[in-house]
Amino acid sequence: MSRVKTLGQFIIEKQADFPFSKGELSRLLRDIGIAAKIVNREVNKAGLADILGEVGEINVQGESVKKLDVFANEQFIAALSVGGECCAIASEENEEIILVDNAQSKNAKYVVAIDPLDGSSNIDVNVSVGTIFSIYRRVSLTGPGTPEDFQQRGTEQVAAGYVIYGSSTMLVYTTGKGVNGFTLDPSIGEFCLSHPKMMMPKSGKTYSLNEGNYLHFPDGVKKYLKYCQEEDNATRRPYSSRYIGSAVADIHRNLITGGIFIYPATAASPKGKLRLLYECNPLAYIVEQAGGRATNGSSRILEQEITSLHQRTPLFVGSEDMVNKAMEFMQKYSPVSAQQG
Ligand code: P6P
Repeated sequence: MSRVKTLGQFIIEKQADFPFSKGELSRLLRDIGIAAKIVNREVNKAGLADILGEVGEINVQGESVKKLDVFANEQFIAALSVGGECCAIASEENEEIILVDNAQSKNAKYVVAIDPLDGSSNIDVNVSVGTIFSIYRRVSLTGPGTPEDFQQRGTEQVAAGYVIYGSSTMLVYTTGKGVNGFTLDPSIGEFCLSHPKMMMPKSGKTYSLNEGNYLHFPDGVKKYLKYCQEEDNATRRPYSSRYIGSAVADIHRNLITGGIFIYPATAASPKGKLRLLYECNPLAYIVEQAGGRATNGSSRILEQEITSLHQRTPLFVGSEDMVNKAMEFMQKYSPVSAQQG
């Protein structure tokens, strides 16, 4: 009996967690896994772009070469559209929602919000990038999905996950009953369970933020940053600074080793840079399911109101004790009244 458990086998095995499910969510997760494998193939050979042809050119296979984030977006939209389980998609790459109104999808139960290739600017320097996805049950009754289906708080997600295209390619997801990680085995083309029941360490020694924005950080962030750099053996400080510039990679590392990732309000992004719907909510759901914490500097990410598809939010996410400490500094030096300006 093979010890390997594939994503497909795991999804079917866990279907029992949803006694009333008729397998729609299982099929939706399967569709996402398929698109991730196709995107992975292109990401892994991205460095060969000059051999395979630059964006906009026709490559040796006679195909037009696309920017990878455009390619990834098309792959996930195609997989979700033909799978029949999703009636609308909100994508970082598309201003408006994409209605999936073909015969088998327009009455589907679920909608998906997705960042098809986060951190894609890192591709050219061979740094890990990621896909982030969030699944909601539709609130509209029938027919193609509606914008209201995407105005649900993060607490309403039925599933969320990310794919990290790194030294290996992993798919990490939750359906609200813990977090499990699957590593792609290229030799069999399957995601295999490699990190069952992932739990984020309660504390850690890594802080992750772009210190280039220091001058315009809220005072609470400046004070917390100095706290991280002080020498104190009892609390294992100074911590180490690690910043990859790809949120999925930074947060995945912290999920395994412990740590905190912060993208606060900055001069360039006064409401934070990361998007609530298809970046912060799914990442926050996963981190909370793994025992961590995620806030906007004062309140829980998952309880933020969604007022527009692409709205941004400050993000403090990671090990519970570290986020709690950062919140103490924010409460003391950048209280909500000051943050609201
Ligand atoms: P900065 C990538 O572009 C991204 O959206 C996140 O993945 C990443 O954490 C952040 O932006 C990096 O932004 O301003 O530090 O380069």
